[in-house]
Parts: sequence; C-alpha cells; structure tokens
Amino acid sequence: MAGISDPNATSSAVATTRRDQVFAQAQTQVVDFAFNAAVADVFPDMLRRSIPGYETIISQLGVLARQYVPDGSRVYDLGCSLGAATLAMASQLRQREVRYVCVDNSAAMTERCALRLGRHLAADDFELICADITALKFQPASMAVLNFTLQFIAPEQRAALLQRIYQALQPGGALVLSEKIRFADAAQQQQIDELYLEFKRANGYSELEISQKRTALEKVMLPDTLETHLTRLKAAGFAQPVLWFQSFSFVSVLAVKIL
Ligand code: GEK
Repeated sequence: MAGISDPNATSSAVATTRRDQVFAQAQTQVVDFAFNAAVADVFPDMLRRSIPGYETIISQLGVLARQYVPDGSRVYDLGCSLGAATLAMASQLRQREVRYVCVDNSAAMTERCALRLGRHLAADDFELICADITALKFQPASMAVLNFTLQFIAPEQRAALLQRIYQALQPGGALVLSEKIRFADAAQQQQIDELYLEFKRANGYSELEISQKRTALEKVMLPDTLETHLTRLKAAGFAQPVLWFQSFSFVSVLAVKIL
C-alpha cells in the first residue's frame, strides 16, 4: 500500500517555508542562477510567488496520477526539487502500491527532499537519486513528471530525454511536462511579459529582485515555444499531446503513450 502517512501531504507539498529574499540585496555582479542551499531553503516560497498557478498544477498532478498510475507501477518525478509533485501524487494514490523515483542533480535539493519525503512516505515507497536526468537509466513506468525541469536542460539534449521517457512508459502511461514558454510573436511576448511583471510585483517582489533574478536566469533557463514542445513530444512518439493548463507563459502539457 502506498504508505502516505499524512493526510495533509498535498498542502505540505506546497507549504511555504522561509521567505525568498535571494535577490533582495543589490549584487555587484549577478551570477548565474544555481539550485544551491540558499535557494533550496526558500524554494516553496520562491516557486509559489514566481510561477502563476504552481499550486494548482501540483494539486492537479494528483488528479492526473489517479487516471494514469495503476497499482503496482512506477512513477518518475524528474527534477523533483523538494518532492512537491511526488507528495501530491502520493496523497491521491493512497490505496495503490506505487514506487516513486525522484531525481534531481542538486544535492541541496535532494538532502532536503529526503527529509520531507521521509516524513510523509514509507521508506520502501520511494527512491531518491541525486543525478543528472539526461544520464538516467529508466525502468518501466506508468507516469513521468517534468514539472518545470526541461527548461533547465541543454536544448540539444531535450529531444533525446523525451524519447527515453517515451520508451520507458508503459502503454497508456503519461508524461506531464510543465514549462515556462516563450512566444514567437513579439507583441504577444511583450504583453505576457508585462502581465508577468505585475504578477511578481503583486507577490511582493521588488524591481531589484525581479531584474536581478531575470539576469541570473538568462543563460540557465532557456524556454521554448509551445509549438516546439508539441513538435518535440510528437517526434518522441506521443501522438496527441494536450495543453491542460496555462497561466500567462506557464503551461503544462499532458502527453499519453497511446496503447
Ligand atoms: C516542483 N519539479 O516543485 N538533472 C536533474 N535535475 C535537474 C537537472 C538535471 N540535468 N537540471 C535541473 N534540475 C519541482 C520544481 S525546479 C523548477 C523543479 C524551477 C533540477 C534543479 O536542481 C531543480 O531542483 C529542478 O530541476 C527545477 O514541482 O526552479 O523553476
């Protein structure tokens, strides 16, 4: 039995910890963004205030898992950070025996994730791997989640990763791919950028924080257009990827391996 011991695990999946002030002080030279201890310590707050709809996506992952994850199967949480996606899925799959494989290449994240998952899941129900997902040897799985992770993978490695996920999925299995997208049309891009700026301001970020974080992410997070994602998913074998969520430039796509 999937051993989630805490009925409130979905809310703890997105629970806020310390307030994100990583970019609050002026930096003489803004260095590239890294998933280090300073970021990991404030990560739930950072994601909640930076990704419109993050909490909705996380909780709906549980609903998607109910549909695609049968008893006795394996689920991958790729770029798991602190395990929010896994906890949301586990909270909805309490009656099913599921093996969660959570992978992240940041030691700061996996150390904290281990403690968090250990508080909510039985030790036998999950495996936490600190590794690069592009080098992972996949085993058969019913569901894989790339929740805002692919955008940090080198663009030339993205297609091969999706192909390996497709091959690992059992027929009827699903990949959920959430990403920040860019728009091919400059006017649309500008309109969405302005709205996103208001979202960040509304969530308490200062102009300095917004601009320093933007600079830090410039070379690290490389968004594709939605069309590029859909084309790449189809090329990997997913016949009908479907957009199930969008808020400003943040989207989530469901891609099922058709039986
Ligand atoms: C959530 N999914 O809360 N291999 C493994 N992990 C990687 C790699 C890689 N090559 N590159 C980046 N990561 C989470 C949020 S955050 C999204 C995911 C964001 C990891 C990185 O260490 C980080 O923990 C995660 O991918 C991206 O639903 O920060 O916008």
